[in-house]
Amino acid sequence: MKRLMSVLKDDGVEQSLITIIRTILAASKELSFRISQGELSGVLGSTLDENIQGEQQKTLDVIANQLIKELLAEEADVKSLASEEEEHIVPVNETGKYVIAFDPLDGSSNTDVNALIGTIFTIFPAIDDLAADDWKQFNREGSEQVCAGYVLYGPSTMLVLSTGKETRGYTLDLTHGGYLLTHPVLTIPQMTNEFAINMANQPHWHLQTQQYIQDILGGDKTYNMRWNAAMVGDVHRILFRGGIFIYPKDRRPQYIEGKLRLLYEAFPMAMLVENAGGKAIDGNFSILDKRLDTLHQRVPVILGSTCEVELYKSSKSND
Ligand code: AFP
Repeated sequence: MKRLMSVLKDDGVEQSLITIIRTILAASKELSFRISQGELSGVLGSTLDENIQGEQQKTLDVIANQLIKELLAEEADVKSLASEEEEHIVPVNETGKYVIAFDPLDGSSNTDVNALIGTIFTIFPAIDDLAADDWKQFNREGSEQVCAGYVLYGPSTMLVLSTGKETRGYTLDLTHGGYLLTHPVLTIPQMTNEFAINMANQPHWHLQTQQYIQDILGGDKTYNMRWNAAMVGDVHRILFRGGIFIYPKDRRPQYIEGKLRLLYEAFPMAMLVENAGGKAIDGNFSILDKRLDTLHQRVPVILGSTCEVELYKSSKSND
């Protein structure tokens, strides 16, 4: 089995980008070890603080953020960082070649129940004529990403990564401590009978989502519902088995643009899904064509098997 580094070299990824990916993964290995120790690691539970999104922070959110930030801050080729857990961007190096955004711990409500969690990240080329502390470093379209990935801390630790070509899957080999290529090309199956949505939000949905769910449940095909409460877990299943993941906007004031964050959740997942032959939209438009307007901007996310995403898109949306 090939090691990650040789796959990246064969894919023609430039050395400075490889170094940054390596640094993120060094943090992921440390996190993977601590998470696997569960209660014994002393990193579970909540802090008494809230993050910038107004969500209660878990101890592991804070540790993961600190670890990734500190390791990346030592890299000469990193210009700026953005994180779900940081209100503002973090300037690193004026001469850095890349800017990186991450969700250090996606699905943090799962930490205390020993369920799926992950780290999501995205990398853009830095803009030379903007300072490292200028948030416009991230005022970008999804299609400008040069690398997107996530690490899933599950029964095994897996990395799913795309540097512009195929979306590939790697498994952390605990015997030598490196990621090995176990899934050279991930291709999302087009035929699906699985959907992932938080059905408890149904009373608040707009017509498009109501219509789509009503149509598939009332149709000839039998569907199954799956929900991990961690986007990484749901996207991972879809990359392997097909299906559709929906986190729509709804009528509640705090969900007016959905729940998920465009920069460090929707952009990277959209790149991984589209490079695996699937589709990712905000209901009408491609997520990769969207431009980030504010750092922690939210966006509705509908992604997965192309036919199913197209079906959602064509559902009535006149409200
Ligand atoms: P947390 O990281 O705050 O737990 O949020 C996870 C998440 O943003 C995403 O990973 C899930 O798909 C979604 O929230 C789950 O949201 P519900 O609370 O609606 O289940």
